[in-house]
Amino acid sequence: MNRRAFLAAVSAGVAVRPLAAAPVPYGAIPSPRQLRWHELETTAFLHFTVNTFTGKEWGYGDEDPNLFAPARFDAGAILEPLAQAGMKGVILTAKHHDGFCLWPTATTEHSVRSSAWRGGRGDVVREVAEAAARHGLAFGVYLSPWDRNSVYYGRAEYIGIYRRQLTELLTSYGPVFEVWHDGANGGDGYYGGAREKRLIDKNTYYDWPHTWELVRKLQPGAVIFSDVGPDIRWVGNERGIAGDPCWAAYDPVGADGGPASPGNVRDIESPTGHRHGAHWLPAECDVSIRPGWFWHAEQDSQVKTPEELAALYYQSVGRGATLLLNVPPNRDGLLSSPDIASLRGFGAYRRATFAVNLAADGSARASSTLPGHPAGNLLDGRHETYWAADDSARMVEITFQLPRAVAFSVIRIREAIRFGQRIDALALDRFQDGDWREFASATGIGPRRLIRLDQPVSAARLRLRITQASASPALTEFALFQEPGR
Ligand code: FUL
Repeated sequence: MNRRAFLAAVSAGVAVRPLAAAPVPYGAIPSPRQLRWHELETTAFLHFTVNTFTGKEWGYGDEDPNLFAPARFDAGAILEPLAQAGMKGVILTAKHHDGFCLWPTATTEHSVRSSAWRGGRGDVVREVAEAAARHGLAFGVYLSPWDRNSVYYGRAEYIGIYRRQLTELLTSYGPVFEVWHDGANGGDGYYGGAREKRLIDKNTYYDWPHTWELVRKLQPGAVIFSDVGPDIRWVGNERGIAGDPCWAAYDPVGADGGPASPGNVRDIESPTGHRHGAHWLPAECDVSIRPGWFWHAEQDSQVKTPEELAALYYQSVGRGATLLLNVPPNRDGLLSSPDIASLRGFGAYRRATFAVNLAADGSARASSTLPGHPAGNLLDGRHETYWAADDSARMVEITFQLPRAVAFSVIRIREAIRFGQRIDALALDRFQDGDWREFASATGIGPRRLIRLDQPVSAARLRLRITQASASPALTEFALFQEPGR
């Protein structure tokens, strides 16, 4: 339709699509805050509190605040190796289950204010938030709903305390990109000296909808993470591994099939999500670089190697999820040297592998194209531009012609997810000895699909076949990479 016909149709009240047509959105679509979060790819987790000094994973809640004594604590020194490894955000355990607050909260005495560390004037949250800003990392907070120190835990008053703590964290430390609520709720604890077991109703006790409303009001740009979202879902394991496929949509149900809430979810479905789910609720893969979440001296020899971190990257980020890698500070208040060495190796691997898209100077042709969104957009290195097929197209082919044969071991493909997750499956062929030969395939793309080949492949002509789609395909990127030393 030309411009004149378009305007005539509009003035006649006929429903037409705008001139620079975009694909019609399909199914669940991401919010702007979720779109920003998808771009981060890898973020860091810092588990740090009294447990670092007691050797426990879960403090009971009766720990003396003076135990917290990281004599050389230096937030900048902690974040520098994380930034070098490509982490784009950092989430700090502002309060873990033991209830000790790493900032001078007004809600309880059980905080850094009661510790001799820095004369009671220390504020770990502030130092990490400020160092994050200096290193270009987004800053996030983990505030454990379960509080084994609080005398009020299990009673109605505690919910007000929890919300005041969140309010302090979300109003005093600048922009927060993610608010993290875990699902470990209730059990034995100190509870102000009661030393008893307190169980809560996971579905009703916390009144989550009102807490999330508060987060929205105080930090509208922050995504909220829990077993059930509302923005980001737990991937269902603590090994850092997404399902394959890992659909971005997900409709959580409780363990018993009823309503879901943090700590009560049928987590067998979390790794994969739901292909045609109603909610855009992408997965985050949390995993520790060590066996434990907190630093323990005896685990210095069990730090994941750069190769193991790279494998996790492909099993999480490569399947469209985000990797949240925990690197716990030690008793000095610094990262330990084995962790720093692994981060360095992982960062070097990422830089060497992903620096150059070997397909960038090629050309691309698609068997179907929506006017204004040519296949060449896949190679322009920009996320805003995209190729889209015509509305009615499903099984589309895109052929790439490179100036010369290149060897590659990783393929990266991204969907234009602002229009939803549209593609179900794909295959990749290379032209060899006068014929097309398939060398890889995958189910699901979403924000990102990384295919790591067992062996590098060499080709000058390639073909991407969309073998199944639920709506007309739309992609933002096709890229080829060669890993160092392969
Ligand atoms: C869980 C906690 O119980 C663990 O200690 C750890 O913090 C993990 C990330 O979340 O719910």
